[in-house]
Amino acid sequence: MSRTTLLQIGPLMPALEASLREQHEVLSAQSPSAATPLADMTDAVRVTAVVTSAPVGVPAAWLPQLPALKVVSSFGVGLDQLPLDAARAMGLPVGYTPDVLNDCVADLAMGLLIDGARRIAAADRFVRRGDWLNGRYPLTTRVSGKRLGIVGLGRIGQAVARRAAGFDMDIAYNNRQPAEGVAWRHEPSLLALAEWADFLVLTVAGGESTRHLVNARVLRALGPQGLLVNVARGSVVDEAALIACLHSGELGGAALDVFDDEPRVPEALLAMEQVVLAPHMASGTRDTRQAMADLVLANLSAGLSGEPLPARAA
Ligand code: NAP
Ligand code: 8YV
Repeated sequence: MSRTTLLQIGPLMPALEASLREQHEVLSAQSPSAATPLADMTDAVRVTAVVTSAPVGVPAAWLPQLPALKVVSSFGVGLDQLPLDAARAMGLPVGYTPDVLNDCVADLAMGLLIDGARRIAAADRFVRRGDWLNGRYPLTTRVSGKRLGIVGLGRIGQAVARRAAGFDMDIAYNNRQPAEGVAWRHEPSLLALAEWADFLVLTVAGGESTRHLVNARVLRALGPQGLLVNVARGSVVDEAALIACLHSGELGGAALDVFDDEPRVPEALLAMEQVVLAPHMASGTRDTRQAMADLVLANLSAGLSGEPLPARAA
């Protein structure tokens, strides 16, 4: 791959940034809320590739301002911040990093589920506070053998289902279409799935079509003993309704890796013992992040050479 000029949007993992800088000239983009990719647009004509990440993406309005652009390579699998329609219209390939993160995201989903039900983090706080000296920790909720509803049985959702099968759970899922080649029960009504489930795990795609898919009705259907686990996107849940239902006891608990306005987490959630909080870390193991970085570089290299991308989203 010959040396060229890249536009980096937002921070990337340090080892990936180092690889990019070793091989290319890297320009740092302005914030995606800016109208132009660079404050001084003189260098924009030299930019042949954009490297970004799933939560940051790239504004559609920037693409036509980069006339030499050959490829967009995104670190992550989420497509909600990527201008796929605009890229398709321009014939511009967009790379992403599916599959390599399935296991780690599903592992964290199960970890959050178990923590939410068995209250591991809350019990840890109990021991550290010295409260054990004054009495036993309250009883928690059994995990094995329970009913698990999965919202979005895609690559990650299926990895969650396989793990849950090892816990002898009864598994059903909600997708717009039944997933091919799986034996788990498709439930076309999200409300019915939430009513049936003990635990509801969100692994659905983000974006406008799933915005507030999980609303007050769904949360109330999940109920006072129910647990919501979200490793998808904050936008999928009506966060105000979530807080209200947790507050009133209409929902039992929540275990959340993603939020509406990351990294800002509502004060109300910080104060709730029945809530487990994680900082959008589901894919965040050294192993998986390295595999994601390798795929970002492979997509970039293919796009710059005009070859098919190993993982193309558009
Ligand atoms: P995927 O294979 O494309 O699965 C997405 C699933 O969502 C599919 O089952 C799809 O089924 C369903 N879906 C899409 N739009 C829907 C809609 N409007 N209503 C209902 N269901 C819908 O994607 P994946 O690789 O499993 O990733 C899933 C999501 O996880 C990503 O988009 C990303 O936001 C999130 N994620 C989070 C982290 C993290 O760090 N927390 C890490 C990786 C990924 P149908 O099309 O049949 O509806
Ligand atoms: C992020 C994610 O990419 O893949 C996704 O969609 O949300 C994560 O894997 C990761 O947190 C880096 O920003």
